[in-house]
Amino acid sequence: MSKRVVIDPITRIEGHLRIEVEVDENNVINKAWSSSTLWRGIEVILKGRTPMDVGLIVQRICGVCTYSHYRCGTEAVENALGIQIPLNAKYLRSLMLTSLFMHDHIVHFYHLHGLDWVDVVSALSADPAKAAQIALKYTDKPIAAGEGELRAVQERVKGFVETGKLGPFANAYWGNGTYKFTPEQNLIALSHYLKALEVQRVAAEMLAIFGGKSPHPQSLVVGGVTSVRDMLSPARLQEWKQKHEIVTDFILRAYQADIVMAAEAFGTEPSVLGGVNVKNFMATNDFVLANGEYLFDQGVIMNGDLAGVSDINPDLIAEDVSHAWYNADAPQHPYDGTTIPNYTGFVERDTVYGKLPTLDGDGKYSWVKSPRYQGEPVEVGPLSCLLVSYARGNKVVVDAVNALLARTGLPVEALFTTLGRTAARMLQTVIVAQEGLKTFDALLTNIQSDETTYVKPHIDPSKEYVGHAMMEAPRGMLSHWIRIKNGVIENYQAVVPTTWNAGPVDANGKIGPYEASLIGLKLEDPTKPLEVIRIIHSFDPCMACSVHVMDFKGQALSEFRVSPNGQ
Ligand code: NFE
Ligand code: MG
Repeated sequence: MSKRVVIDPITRIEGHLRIEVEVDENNVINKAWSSSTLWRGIEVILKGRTPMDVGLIVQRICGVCTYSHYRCGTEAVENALGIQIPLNAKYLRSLMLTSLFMHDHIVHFYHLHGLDWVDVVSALSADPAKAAQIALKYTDKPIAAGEGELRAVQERVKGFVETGKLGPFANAYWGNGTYKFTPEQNLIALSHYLKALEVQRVAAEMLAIFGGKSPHPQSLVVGGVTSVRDMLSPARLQEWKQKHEIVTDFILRAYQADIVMAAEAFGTEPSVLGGVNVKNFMATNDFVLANGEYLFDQGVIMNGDLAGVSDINPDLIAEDVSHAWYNADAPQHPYDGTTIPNYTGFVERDTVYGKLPTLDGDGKYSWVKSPRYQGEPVEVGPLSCLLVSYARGNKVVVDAVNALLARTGLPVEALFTTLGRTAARMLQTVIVAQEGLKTFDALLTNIQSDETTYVKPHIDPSKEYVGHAMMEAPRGMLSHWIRIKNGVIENYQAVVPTTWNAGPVDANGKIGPYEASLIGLKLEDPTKPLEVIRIIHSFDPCMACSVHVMDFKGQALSEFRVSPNGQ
């Protein structure tokens, strides 16, 4: 007899995600449903507004990757208007992206995903002296992993436990059999969890140096950037570089070391050795290097065929809503995409927790749309980014991937797993941090002979414009699509990384990466589904991004008329 397991909310993510699975008598998952239960609607709000405001509005899609939407929206407008921004602006935008990735990936691994791998209760019984020795196995220069520091961490967390104020460590499935670190390894990772709280602040400050603030930076405008004084100030430049050094140091001595440790400890744990069941991957080129080249390559891999990597054809992207709470007759290309809500509710049924309202898998069941490439579901994210660049023979990526496989002794197939997805994010962070300095040096060279940061845009209200931009956000390929008419936005669609990964089944019965990743997974205890949470967290869900708005009741609060060129 199959049983339904409901997990809602999936915590330690941005936004509202519900996962339901059906397990058979052996507790193996045979069906899965992924749903976002909060509707937003920024794509609707944008209509009729000036394209000059796109960046500032769309970055409110999210509280995490705010800069991604800011840049992508701004660049979609620039693409529509046919604007080429100055080289300095490209470099500064790229350095802001470097800062964002370093911040976002550290926060994800330690604070959002870490406790899926690290059993905090087990860490309390570790021997700190022994743990300090073990830390040396994963890096020559451990950070926050000396005996004294580990003992202090243990005392601090014991203090939480004794007072009953567990804070972020409450309500977990401690003791689950799929936690594989020894008490000493758990203690090392727990120490890095706490250290990462300090380091992520430094990374956020990096973004604020050229972005004005973080989150929601302010220094991008259609036509370029406004961070001119920062770019020309040796003190500000030096400050960015110093912070970059601090964060990179942590990435190499903690994040990288912890993933090597996880590869060893979890290398034979079945629940993390599957989880990549949609074998289509897409990524775009991003991070501008000195010679105008990109750090990562663009491309699409279908059916796991790395030899057959092809260029992305933007015409082949469409969003299906047959099982999402919207109305549309057929899959729509984003230039002509609509966002018409049609909420159909839940269905009551028996679950492992008793009778509950549950997702209607046969009908509509999510506010996330289902993007498709040539009709096929596709995974996006750090794993896809590295696979595409690897398939293209990108030397930096090939060397980094091969070095990690050699270091961990894992075969290349290990990449196509939950563990591989988590390791790919670390490797992408290392590459971005190390290679980002090339962009920094290129900026320094360029400003010696060229201080331009902006070209003035012009919109002719009698003309129609259409444009899009694609970029790599921390969770994967992001694209924004705009039509401009009468000087204002006629249509706007954002096709977001989490939308690609978390969308519901499509009209042809094809399931997306989240749902596919769970099929065949065996749960130790269906009432404590840690294995599901770990796999879903490995994608780094952001439901705020995938659905886009604040509570939207459809009432016009006031009316604004906008003249695009300020006349
Ligand atoms: Ni809200 Fe996002 C990223 C974008 S969504 S975090 O990265 O774009 O998946
Ligand atoms: Mg959208």
